[in-house]
Amino acid sequence: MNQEQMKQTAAEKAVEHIQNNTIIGLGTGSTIQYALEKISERIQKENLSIQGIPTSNTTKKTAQHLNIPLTTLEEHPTIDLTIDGADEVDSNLNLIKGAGGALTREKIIAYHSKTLIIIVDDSKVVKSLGMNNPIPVEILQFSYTATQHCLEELGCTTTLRTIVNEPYITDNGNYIIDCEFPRIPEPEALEMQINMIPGVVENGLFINMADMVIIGGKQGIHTLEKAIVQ
Ligand code: A5P
Repeated sequence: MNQEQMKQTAAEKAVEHIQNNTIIGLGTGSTIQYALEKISERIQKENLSIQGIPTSNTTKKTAQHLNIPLTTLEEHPTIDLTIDGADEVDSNLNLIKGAGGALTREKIIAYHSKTLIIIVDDSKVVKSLGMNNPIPVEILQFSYTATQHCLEELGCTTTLRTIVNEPYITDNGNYIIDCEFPRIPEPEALEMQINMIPGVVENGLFINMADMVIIGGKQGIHTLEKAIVQ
């Protein structure tokens, strides 16, 4: 299997978890694209009745194109199941997300979901978070340099995300600072420290949020599930 097939296999497995008459959070990214196609197929073939809540304008457009019925968090504040991708996954099911810029809406949707399933190919699995990716931090444009300095004081090097030499603007009208940490020994504490800085909207550390990670590998699918603490 090549990388695209691994993503597709993981995505299609996750879509099997969708039940009739449910509200589904729709993540963002190239892996989710395969899930959206499979959801659309199940709606047509099985008459599956679901409503999706997209995590980005891009996903919203794709879902509309695929005739997936959509709703909003205002109408449905509790989501039954969200399927989303990730940039890094560790063995505790903690994640880095946001390479696609949708981290804030993704985290809001994940927070309000009864179940969060993450779909990745095996290149996303890491021993410790931050090995291959910076932590994206969405910040207000107002005072962004001051906010950037505060982020650097946490021990990272920062880059303002750009696109065609202009600052990248999120769906929420904000900037993104990518923060590269030499190591992240305590991701849970760091997630909170980053969000304490005024001007920070949200960061791409998703700690204790995922219930299941479906990993597509060369040999097939491998699933990590959250341990249930009694
Ligand atoms: C979007 O902001 C991200 O969190 C994506 O979910 C993540 O980058 C995974 O994207 P791919 O499936 O394209 O790797």
